[in-house]
Parts: sequence; C-alpha cells; structure tokens
Amino acid sequence: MRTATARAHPNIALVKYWGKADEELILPVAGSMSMTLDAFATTTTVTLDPEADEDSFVLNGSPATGTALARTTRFLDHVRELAGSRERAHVDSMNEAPTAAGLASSASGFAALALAASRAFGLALDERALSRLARRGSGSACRSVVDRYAVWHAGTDDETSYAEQIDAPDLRLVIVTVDGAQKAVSSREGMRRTAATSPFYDAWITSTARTLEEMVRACAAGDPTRIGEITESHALRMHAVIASSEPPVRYLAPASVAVFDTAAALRAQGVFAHTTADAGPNVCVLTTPADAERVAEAVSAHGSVRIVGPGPGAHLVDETVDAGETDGVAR
Ligand code: 2P0
Repeated sequence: MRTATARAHPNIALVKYWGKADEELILPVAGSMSMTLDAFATTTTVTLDPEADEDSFVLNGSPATGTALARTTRFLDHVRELAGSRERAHVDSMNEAPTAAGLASSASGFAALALAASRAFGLALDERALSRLARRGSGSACRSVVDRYAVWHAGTDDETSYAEQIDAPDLRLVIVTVDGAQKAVSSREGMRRTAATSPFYDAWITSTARTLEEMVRACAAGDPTRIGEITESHALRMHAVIASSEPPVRYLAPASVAVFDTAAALRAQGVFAHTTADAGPNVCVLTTPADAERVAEAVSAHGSVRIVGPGPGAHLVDETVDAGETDGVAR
C-alpha cells in the first residue's frame, strides 16, 4: 500500500491575486506575492486503493461530497495523468484553521494534497513542479508550497506559472477575525464578476504587474516600510476594483474598516502597522516582531486576534511503500 502524509500552511498575499487569464489551467492575470504562515496547518494523508472505483475524501473527520469531493477528484485526475496511473485514492485531511478565521483553507489544502498525492502516486516533483501542480487545485495554493515569502510568477502557460521563494525582512501579521460569517461571494465567483463587469479591470491588471515589481525591489532592499505601504495600497486597490463590479461585491465590513483606521492611528504614533484584507471581512495587520503585541492589543477591540509569522512551505510528514511493491520503505 502506498500512502503519504504532507502538511502545508495558508498564506496571506501582500500583493494580491485577483483574476484569471485561464480558468482551466488557473493562470492569473498578474503575479502576486505572499507570506506563508507558521499557523493553521492542513495535514493530509493520501492512500492509494487498488480496490476502489472512486476517490473518497474525508475532511475534518466527515466524508466530503458534492463540490468538495468533485474538486478533489478533479485534482487527483491531474496527479494520475502525471503519474500514468488509474488507481483511486482515499484522502484524509485535517484543517487546524478555525472556519471563523476566514483563512482560505484551499491554499493549505491543495498545497498539502499536491505533495501527499504526488508522493503516494510515486512522483518526485521538485518545488517548481509541485507549485505548478498545487496551482491546478487553487491558484493561491501554488504559493503555500514555498517557505516564508513567495512570488507567484503569472507566466503564460502551465510551465511558466509557479511560485518561488523570495527573501524579505522578518515580519508578523496580526490576524483580526471580525466576523465569522461565510463570505457572500466566493473568490472564484468574485473574480469572474470583476473580470466581466468592472470598468477598471484593465487598470487593475497593468498596475498589479507594476506593483509586484516594486514589491520585489522593496524586498530585495530589505525595506519593511515600503513593503507595508505597498501591502495596504494594493489591498485597497483590490477591494476597489471588486466593489466596482456589477452587481457590486463588498467584502469589508464596518469593523474591517475600523481596523484600517486603528492601524493608521498607530502609524501616526510611530508604530509599524499596515493593513490588508482578502475576500471577506477579516483583516490582517502587517507589523514587525517588536510592534506585534502593541498592534494586537490595539486592534483587539475589533475582533479576536492572533499573531503569526513566516512559516514553512509544504513538507512531507510520513511516507510508506509496502515492501515488495517497489523498493521498500521510503522516507
Ligand atoms: C490572494 N485571494 O492573493 C487573493 C486575495 C483572495 C483575495 O487567492 O479560484 O482561492 O482557487 O484560484 O486561490 C483566493 O483565491 O482562488 C485568493 P482560485 P483562490 O490570496
């Protein structure tokens, strides 16, 4: 029996991904940049089952059905194609992120699944190939393959669209959970709507490409202040282009906006605090290790807080191949 277990963490983009150039391959309209977190891991075990006619998927102890199962099967189809296999698999996945934290589990989920499934099916992918594979499950998952900070190169085809590590100063994110409610419009649907209806979409694409170049320069220069400024501007720009869709989508709640204001007030006092938010009401404040506690205390009036830092990319936890099947036990 072949089985492999892998772990991966969510990531928070400091330059955002919003919009696809190719829905099937999940190629983005522009590159993005993120911090892989040191918390909220997904741990996934993939076990090949030569007897089974279908894949099965258990998420947090409950059998998944419908869209969740269909997306996993579709992803495993890519892995089978790469491995030249027709075997079905059982996937067991545990997610440490509280649903209410609003952290997209699709990034950690597909990064962990890409690694566990590729190993279970006997593939030894390098980081770039693994990032490309994870991207097929969910765009942002390609960044969770990478340690600490990642740049996702938009690319123009399957081979050229992948994430790789980038050096950046040691920073922290204060995650503020302001609202546990499910987001009104999924990222996937929100992206489609923005692309189809926003009059500002072309400007979003061209400006994001430039912003990413500027972010890469700020990282290379080790300039945390510029990294923070770009982070907040780009997040607000993403929310602006989303809000300009028809019918409009607005992800930020009043409490989310209050966090932006609190961080601005802290900045005026010399504290490092720059705010970002994804496709939901929860907010992250980028700060330094020295200022993290102070920021967390100030924004705790708006929700529950958790300080996180840069963490590891997808990694293998365990792997077993029965003796006799191939070359024995591999670790
Ligand atoms: C990001 N988000 O860069 C942006 C910012 C949400 C807001 O990547 O359709 O779940 O699976 O490729 O990766 C969320 O989008 O979308 C996302 P799909 P994904 O983190």
